[in-house]
Amino acid sequence: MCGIIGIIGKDDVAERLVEGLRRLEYRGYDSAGVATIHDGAIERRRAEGKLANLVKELDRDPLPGTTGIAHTRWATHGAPTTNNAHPHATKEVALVHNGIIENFKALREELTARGRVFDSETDTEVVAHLVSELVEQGISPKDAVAQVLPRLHGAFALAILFRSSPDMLIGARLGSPLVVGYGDGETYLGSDALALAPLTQRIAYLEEGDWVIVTAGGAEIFDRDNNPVERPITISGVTGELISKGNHRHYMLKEIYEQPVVVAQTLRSYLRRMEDQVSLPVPDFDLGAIRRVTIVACGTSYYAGMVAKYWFEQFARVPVDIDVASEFRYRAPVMEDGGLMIVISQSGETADTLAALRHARSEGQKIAAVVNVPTSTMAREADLLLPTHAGPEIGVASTKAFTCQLAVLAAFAANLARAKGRLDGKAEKELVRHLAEAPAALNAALAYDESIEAMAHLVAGARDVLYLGRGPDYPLALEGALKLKEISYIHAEGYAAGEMKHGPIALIDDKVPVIVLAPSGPLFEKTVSNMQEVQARGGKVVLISDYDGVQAAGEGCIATITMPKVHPLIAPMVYAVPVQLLAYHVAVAKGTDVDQPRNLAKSVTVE
Ligand code: HGA
Repeated sequence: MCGIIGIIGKDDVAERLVEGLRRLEYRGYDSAGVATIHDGAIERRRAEGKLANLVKELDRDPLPGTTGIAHTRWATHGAPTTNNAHPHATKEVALVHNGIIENFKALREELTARGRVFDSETDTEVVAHLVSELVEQGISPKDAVAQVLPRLHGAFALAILFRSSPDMLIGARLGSPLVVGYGDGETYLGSDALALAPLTQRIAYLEEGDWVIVTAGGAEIFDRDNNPVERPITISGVTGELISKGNHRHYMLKEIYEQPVVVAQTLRSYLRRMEDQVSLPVPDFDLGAIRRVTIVACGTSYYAGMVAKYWFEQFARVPVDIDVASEFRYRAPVMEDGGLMIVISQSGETADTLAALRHARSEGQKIAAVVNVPTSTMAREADLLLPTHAGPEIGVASTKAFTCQLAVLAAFAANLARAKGRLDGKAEKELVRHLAEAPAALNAALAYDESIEAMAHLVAGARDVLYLGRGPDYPLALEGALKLKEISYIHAEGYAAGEMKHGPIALIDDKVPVIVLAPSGPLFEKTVSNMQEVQARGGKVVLISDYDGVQAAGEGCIATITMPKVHPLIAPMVYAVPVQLLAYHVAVAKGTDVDQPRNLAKSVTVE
């Protein structure tokens, strides 16, 4: 979270900095700000809330200057106010920061004791003062930064501007991403290649602990021991075009509708349809040696991982552990030889998941990364890159990335099963055929959009909603509840249907809609029994099933949503559509900010 960009330009940079922030708004939208050097002084414009507010501020009071930095914030320390907005500045130094300075309290006390006065409540401001006080003593910006960086604990990507050196920026990275962009007589810093896409495609990725002096002519990079280092310049291939909503009212709806196409696109890299075989984009990875799988992810990606656990166990008969990344990293997980960690992250930058990846690597695990951004840190650090081809996902609530993750994980489970000798040619052929049916089934599920919209009012008025599912549809219940919470702000919980009677059933009354996910299949009757336990206590049920399921169990429900009849393997992909559409239409009915819900950010780059 938090997006940063810096430009050493030939002309005024404020407009281009704001353009870069537009591409970074997925990282946070609590506030935004820009600083440049103009007439020998640092000048700033900052505004609370969305980027549009900063644009208004700049229209009212333009900011000249050919060297500048900018930031879009997702607050960790200090409320999302203008005063806490970055850049943080003294007379000598201005800087933007992504990350958390964990020892900021001690540093702030130390600085305050020396008479420094703080303007904000952020952790970030200590860095501005630490650097500034050295510069004020006559120490060069380069030496000042080199002295300050080792004092910072936690995570940071920084871009720093110096009043005394208007043709230079200094960047640094530890734990949060930062790239250098090489232009034509201009040089850039950015949180990612996307931010710099319209400016340049020539990108160098800084490594952990690196810091960099950027001038118009290029960049001098140092490692954490201050040794000069070279980092390769790669061509990012990221398109500079801002993605439009097309004919859709929101990005989220557009992305829900893209699912048949992007799932098909993703599956193409993992299925050989002519041979009815599954395949991997990296064919020479030794899957046969894997004895145990550990899946680690956060949020929606974690639920994709939960579904995949059923597949890995069922097809490959490999034991699977799964954990949310923030928990996994700070317990003492047992990781044995022959273990594969699968990390799942849309952005490939999720800080908790990245920390888990690095921990697992240090414990000798192989790493596979299911990510949607092939240039991301996780993609670069994994042994096996398993890309989803969902295209840019702009809506903060993940939709198409989730179904593409499921497609990749199902195909990967089948690959592992084959490598383990657990999948004969006939079973593989069947699996491939079922997976190949997913895009058409997703399309058929979208046809129920209007009927879902028509019943959304049954949920929109509720204060609490429960979602129930069994087997691989249990994680779908969790995902349905998460989608509803995220964008409609209604409290929702997902439960394993059989677990209701062990406690949550006490919550049931006629004001709590219960959404039941029950595709026809081996678990249908058990789920329906649990649903009837709810109905027997006056619970109001919305049943999501196929035609047969609705015929068999729809009576007495306040609404039913009919899905196409699909093989249980692809049901989690297909049933994602109604839970996404339901959350979407409820949010629209409530008038919330669907694409940028309060308090959230798309890419979570702080732990
Ligand atoms: N800690 C800083 C930066 C926050 C951040 O990187 N969020 O993702 C702040 O609160 O401003």
